[in-house]
Amino acid sequence: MSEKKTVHHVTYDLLRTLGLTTVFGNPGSTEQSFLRDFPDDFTYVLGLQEASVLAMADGFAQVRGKPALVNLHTAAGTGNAMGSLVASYKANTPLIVTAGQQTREMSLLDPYLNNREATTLPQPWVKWAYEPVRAEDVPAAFMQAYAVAMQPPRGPVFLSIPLDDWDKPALGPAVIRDVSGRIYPDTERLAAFADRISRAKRPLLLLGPEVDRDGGWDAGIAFAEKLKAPVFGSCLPDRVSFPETHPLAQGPLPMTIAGVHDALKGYDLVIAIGAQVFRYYPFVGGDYVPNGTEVLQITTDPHVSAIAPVGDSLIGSVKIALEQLVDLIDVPADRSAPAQRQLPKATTPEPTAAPLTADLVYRVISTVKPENAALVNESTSTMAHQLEWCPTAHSDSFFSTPSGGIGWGVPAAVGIALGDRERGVKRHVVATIGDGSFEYSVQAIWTAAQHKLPIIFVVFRNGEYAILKSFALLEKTPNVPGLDLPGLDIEALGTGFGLRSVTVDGTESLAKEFNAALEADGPTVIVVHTEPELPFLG
Ligand SMILES: Cc1ncc(C[n+]2csc(CCOP(=O)(O)OP(=O)(O)O)c2C)c(N)n1
Ligand SMILES: [Mg+2]
Repeated sequence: MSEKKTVHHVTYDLLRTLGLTTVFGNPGSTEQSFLRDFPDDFTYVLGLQEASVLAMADGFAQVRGKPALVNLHTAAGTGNAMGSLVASYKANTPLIVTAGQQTREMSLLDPYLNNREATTLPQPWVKWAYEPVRAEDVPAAFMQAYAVAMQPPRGPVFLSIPLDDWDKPALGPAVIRDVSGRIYPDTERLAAFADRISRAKRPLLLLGPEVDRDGGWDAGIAFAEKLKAPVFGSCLPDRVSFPETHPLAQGPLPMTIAGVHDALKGYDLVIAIGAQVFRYYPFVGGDYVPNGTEVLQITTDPHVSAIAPVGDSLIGSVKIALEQLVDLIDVPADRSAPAQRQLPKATTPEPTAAPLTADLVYRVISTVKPENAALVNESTSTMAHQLEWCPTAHSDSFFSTPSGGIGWGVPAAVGIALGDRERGVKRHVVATIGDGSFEYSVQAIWTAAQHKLPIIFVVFRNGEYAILKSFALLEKTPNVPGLDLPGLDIEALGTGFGLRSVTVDGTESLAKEFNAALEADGPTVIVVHTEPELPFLG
């Protein structure tokens, strides 16, 4: 009689079948029983700190559109990953986050490395947190975790697995299941929405981050072109869902209640698809929408639907909704498209010495950045210039922190490049990062170097947390400490983690070094001294 297979064996078979053969992790003694005899067809991506591990997995999952597997070190490792986990939850990124746990035999004694509140720790930033009651349940718990992560709205889930579970005999082969990744919108309600859209005199379309995530980029363009309405994005977008170079594109909506109200004046209907109604940041109060403006919202996420202060909403796949709406709506033949927003043309600026304005940095980048490159932006005070010079023109090619937590962009860029490599997409990832933001998960650049990833980190060395100085003005809070960043040698950090690293002295060397980075066999850090800016926030 053959020996019974172990939980370890059966779980690895299951992971293989589910395509979860890349493990993002940082190991400890509580994880080694899972990682032992690591199969040749699996890849372990080592991150040097768990905030990086998790955000790398997030970027990887986002470009692949499938869950990624994370393995953290018990309580301390999970704790380190929490900021990144908030971002994954907000971005509806399907992640199966696992952590090792002390052996069951000693659980009651709360030994060293025990996580006595294992399923509480990641809450509420996971859809499900579980520690199997029996070792035999581990494979089925993974299967359930996969199902929960993939069902809309997608998101991270958490499994805590005692280290002694892996060697236990399994019940038998794992049961493989498949679940829905999309929910069809209610047909009658969608028809009623279409009717209201057809009756609108001056509609405005808001396409939020969910659209790109749901694969609805093309459907959004088709719908917008039929509607002939101006198309806005959500402010502070974590994904861009409509080509910012399109004649109908108007850029993002403002960040405040008062600002959005004013932007909506003159429109009788706002059609918000895959977007919060609305995404706000600084508080500048007022009415949400002008008198006479109605709001229709379509979202995959019941929470996003529930929190809208105005308007009617419909839950379901935004991609399917957009595809259906194109055929359901009537648009008056004489409706004229809105005036096109003028974006500047990429032209080489006059040679200028550093410190450069952020505007000049993006202007140079716009002349050298490959058309198909992905952009990850975490340069908080310079976003307006990025939008002007480096607008997003393709699906799956703009990424930013969905939670507002910095320290996401650097590791996410690494995960995006790994995901591109895995799915056979050849492109560069350009990461424009503030000198403050660069420090939070800086060790992710080591992983980029180890994997020779095609990433160009352009670090804006303005010597401060510039955006917080803008905030201090808006909120009238003078003399806030801790907003300056002297004494950081970012080039040396890059070199120290094993990357090509340069500091440029002006526009010409920026272009030259960027081109050299495009030819390099691995990532490059380009440090550019910039003048601090105080962007308008109100
Ligand atoms: C995890 C985390 N900690 C702190 C903050 C608060 N915060 C927001 S922006 C910012 C400064 C960013 O500075 P930098 O990256 O240099 O960009 P700049 O504003 O100078 O363009 C800080 C500290 C945050 N968003 N996330
Ligand atoms: Mg800065």
